[in-house]
Amino acid sequence: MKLVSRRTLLLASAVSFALSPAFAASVFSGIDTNNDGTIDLNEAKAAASKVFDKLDVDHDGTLSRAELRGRVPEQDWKIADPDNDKTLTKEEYLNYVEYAFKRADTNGDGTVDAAEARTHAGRVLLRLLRAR
Ligand SMILES: [Ca+2]
Ligand SMILES: [Ca+2]
Ligand SMILES: [Ca+2]
Repeated sequence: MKLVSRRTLLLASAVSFALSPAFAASVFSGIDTNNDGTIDLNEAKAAASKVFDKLDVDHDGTLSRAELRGRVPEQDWKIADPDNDKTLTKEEYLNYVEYAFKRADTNGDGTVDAAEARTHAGRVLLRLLRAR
């Protein structure tokens, strides 16, 4: 086998791994609760709700910038925090998760798959859904 075709094969297998169920399972671990290899809006909001409760260490029902630890990109704060009080209620957090979800679902099919999760918007979304 020629070197070129071997490299092509290696590349092809790396790409197919990135789109494989195993990869999706590792990326969406604990989020994709029905194990179909994608996250839908309900799964995203359920995961985000748990993250919110975990991050709200003083249990006052809001998350400060400090508690959010960079999960909300600076340029998204005016979207995430419409009342501009520099903290997010759970409702604001979940509304922002919905916004981030729709931004990440680039083909508009109502789910975020492994390929969409690898985009910049996908990574922003996943950060909102993970406690760590
Ligand atoms: Ca799912
Ligand atoms: Ca607010
Ligand atoms: Ca999609």
